[in-house]
Amino acid sequence: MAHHKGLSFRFTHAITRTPADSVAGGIRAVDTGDPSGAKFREEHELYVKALQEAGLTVEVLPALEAFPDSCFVEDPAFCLPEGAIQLRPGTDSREGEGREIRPALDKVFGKVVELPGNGHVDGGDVLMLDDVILIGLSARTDRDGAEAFAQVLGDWGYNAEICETPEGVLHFKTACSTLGDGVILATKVMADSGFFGERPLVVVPEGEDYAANVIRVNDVVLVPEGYPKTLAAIEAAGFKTVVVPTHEARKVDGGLSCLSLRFAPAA
Ligand code: CIR
Repeated sequence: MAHHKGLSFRFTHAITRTPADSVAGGIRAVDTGDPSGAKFREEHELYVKALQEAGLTVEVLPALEAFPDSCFVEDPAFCLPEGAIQLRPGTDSREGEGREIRPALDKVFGKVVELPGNGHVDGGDVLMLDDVILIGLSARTDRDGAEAFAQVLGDWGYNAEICETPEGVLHFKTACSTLGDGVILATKVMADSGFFGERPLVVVPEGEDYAANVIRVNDVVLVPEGYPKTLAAIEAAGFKTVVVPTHEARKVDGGLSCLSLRFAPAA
């Protein structure tokens, strides 16, 4: 596809969803204690504020108690300037979240399509760069889903590539992010994977793998609180940072990217 300068980080809008109390029962690989809905909502407010300060108009959807992980709105949808794709998350308790996010997508986009077929894709497995969209196969994103999604992206004029998320990593983007301007932040394992070709990489320092999930939003990179070495590495690479607490999200394997859909609808 053509190089869309800024596609991956120039945004005007975001959609988020308030964490429900039921997030205490959210899915996690390793139990480090339940998140508190109340504390999570406090951190979520700071997150929304950081997006607003980065220049976004943020829609905050109401909490959905029936879906414990529904504040992680990145997983049930994918947004591009010309439209949105309603995805089908690949775990039973989350599959219905696509239906729940749909009205918010229809409000913003003239074109919204549902992922064709019966496969599954979690938005957390999709890394949008300016010249290619990488789709990571994972325990959540299966080949049928990834191929159907790549087909839709192809029909819309985007170049998509399917990759294997390394073993033990929940989502592709759990272990890497775009810092914008062609630069990738990645864990050592992800950096060694070869997915990123000749692109410049900032490798997450040892012991801070969680901090591989950051978001570049316009002129700043939002970085989770508590990862000083990664923060310093991102700043040393020339990016301006804003630190945001994600302690409650982390207890259920959530990070900064998972908490919003970010986009710039075509006029
Ligand atoms: C889950 O396991 O689905 C949630 N507890 C966390 C989802 C994180 N989302 C993401 O990485 N995009």
